[in-house]
Amino acid sequence: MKFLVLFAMGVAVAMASSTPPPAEGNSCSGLKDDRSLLSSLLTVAGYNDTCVAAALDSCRTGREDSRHAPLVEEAREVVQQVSAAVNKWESRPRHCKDLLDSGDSGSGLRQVYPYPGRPHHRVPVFCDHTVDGGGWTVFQRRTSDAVRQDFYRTWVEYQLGFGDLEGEFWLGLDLLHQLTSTTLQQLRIDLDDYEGEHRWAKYGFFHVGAPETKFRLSVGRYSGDAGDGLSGKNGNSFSTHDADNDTWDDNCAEKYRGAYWYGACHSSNLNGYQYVGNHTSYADGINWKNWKGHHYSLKRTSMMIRPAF
Ligand SMILES: [Ca+2]
Repeated sequence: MKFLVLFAMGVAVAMASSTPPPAEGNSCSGLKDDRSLLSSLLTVAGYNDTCVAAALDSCRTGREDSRHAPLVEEAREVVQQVSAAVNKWESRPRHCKDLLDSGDSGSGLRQVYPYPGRPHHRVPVFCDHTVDGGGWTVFQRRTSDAVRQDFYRTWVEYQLGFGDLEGEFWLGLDLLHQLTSTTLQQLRIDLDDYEGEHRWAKYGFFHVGAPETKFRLSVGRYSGDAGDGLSGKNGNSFSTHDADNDTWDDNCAEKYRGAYWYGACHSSNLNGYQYVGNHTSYADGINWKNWKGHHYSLKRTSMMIRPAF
């Protein structure tokens, strides 16, 4: 496609350089309809708007000049192809909400294109359209299924993501930053215990910063019935056992066997060790303090995002 754009520009530049000398009092009707096309191409090619307008005005010849017609037609076709391709890329789903808006339903694996400027970069995600209106892109899930993932992982693994999108997984901080950076995002967290109870927490604002900030968390506007286990982490960078970015003298991720936006240290630890319910150790399970305390590891968790508007 880059070739086509360059070709179109080349055609435009060639036409401009071969423009016949001006003749007073007449108009070059053969090119008249193509002025906007030429103008656009030359402007894209880096020419100044005013200079382009002056150059096109200077091409008044007073005679029908059909020499350029094939070139103009060819350039027009290339531009139309470029335009169609761009429209096709722009209509591709960026996230699960785009899929919902285009008629998707249910839940499961989907393909999205979350990177502006990288239209071919396709990413598999898990979409949930069954909860709270749908359109959710899931970025973390713990389950009690037979196949469990190890969540006590390194910085690089949390940055790139790991696990099974249909089972337990962490989508990755790089992608999470991308997905939360284009528009204002909501965050929804769903929690299940081993006694069959369910709670949820929702945040009206959720953003994960760039790698340079160590994926700093911005979160707020809590609602739900699980209690607010995340607003206290607002402004914290992400930490793993091999990358201590917390505000504690010791290493929260190592001490509490997880990876999270620790401060000193946590009121929730959803990437902690998968004990089954009650555990005697302190705060190193899949904990949500405001609901079950620091000695109860949850059965299921999911964290997912959706554009707020
Ligand atoms: Ca520390």
